Amino acid sequence: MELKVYVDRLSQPSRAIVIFCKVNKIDFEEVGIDLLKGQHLTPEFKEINPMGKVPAIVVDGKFKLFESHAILIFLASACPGVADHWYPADPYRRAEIHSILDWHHSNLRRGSAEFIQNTLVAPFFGRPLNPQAAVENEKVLSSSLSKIEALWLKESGQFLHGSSQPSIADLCLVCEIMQLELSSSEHQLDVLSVHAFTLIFCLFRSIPFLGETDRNRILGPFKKIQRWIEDTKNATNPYFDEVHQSLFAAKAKLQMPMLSIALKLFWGARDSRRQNLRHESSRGLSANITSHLFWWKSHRQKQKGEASRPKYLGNAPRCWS
Ligand SMILES: N[C@@H](CCC(=O)N[C@@H](CS)C(=O)NCC(=O)O)C(=O)O
Repeated sequence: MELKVYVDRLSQPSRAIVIFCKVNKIDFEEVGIDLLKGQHLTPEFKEINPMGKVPAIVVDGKFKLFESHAILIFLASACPGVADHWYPADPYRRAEIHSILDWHHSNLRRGSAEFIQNTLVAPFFGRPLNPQAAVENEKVLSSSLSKIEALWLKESGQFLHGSSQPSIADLCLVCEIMQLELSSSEHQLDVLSVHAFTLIFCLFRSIPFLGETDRNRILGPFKKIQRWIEDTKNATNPYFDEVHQSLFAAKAKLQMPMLSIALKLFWGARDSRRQNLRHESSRGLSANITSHLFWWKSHRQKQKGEASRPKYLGNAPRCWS
């Protein structure tokens, strides 16, 4: 079987596919689709996935498939040598995995991916940050995490449903939660440095947000989830860490937004000329600027008492409060 896997390692479902293939020694060719460069929007990629999203696969040059859950089920079923625990032959255990996977997309992913979008990455995709929506996203995320703990993480077992080895559901859900790594206090600090005047504002206020990250604040109460992430990492390493390197590299880049905006300006313009995607790249850049303007506007509104601040932020100054 000739397998091509179209992914961007910054994408959580993409990482799940790559880790799965590597752990199970599946022979595959990884084709990078750079979301930040808009490569998922090209006509060539839309031939593979008309939805314009990663991940997607092509088997033997003709069978095309998108949606990470469907891809993992296909690979676990079609590739020889995949251990049973990933996608058990037993119909009852299989059904339990399907149930969690279906739940994932309309709950955990809805909360987590949209929280990251609305607090951090939306401008890179040509959309403004949305702090109001982020407050709602966080509620969905926290409620999903508490459901995972209450329903599926047993004291007796390391993985979902008390299994001693991971399934494709463990991998999908943990990769989703790993995206929270992008939310860091260092990032918030550096965004503040972009808004230099906010730094001055900080000098007149206590700065209790130092050392607290969105990730730590959100995951802090969920001890079983934290242990499960570690167990899933350990069960799939060294591949888990290797594939997540891109996420950590992106996090470092996000900590230097001025640099990343400058790079985006330079490389985005160059790439858009090359790929005739001028419209996409200029849209991303203008949204970056727009989101900073939005921040300034909401900051002014807050000063005038027109905007309410989410309770959990306390008095901490934040770039999007
Ligand atoms: N339900 C899909 C989600 C795919 C998805 O949303 N991929 C994102 C990256 S994580 C993407 O390609 N986004 C590009 C866009 O929406 O423009 C799956 O599990 O494969």
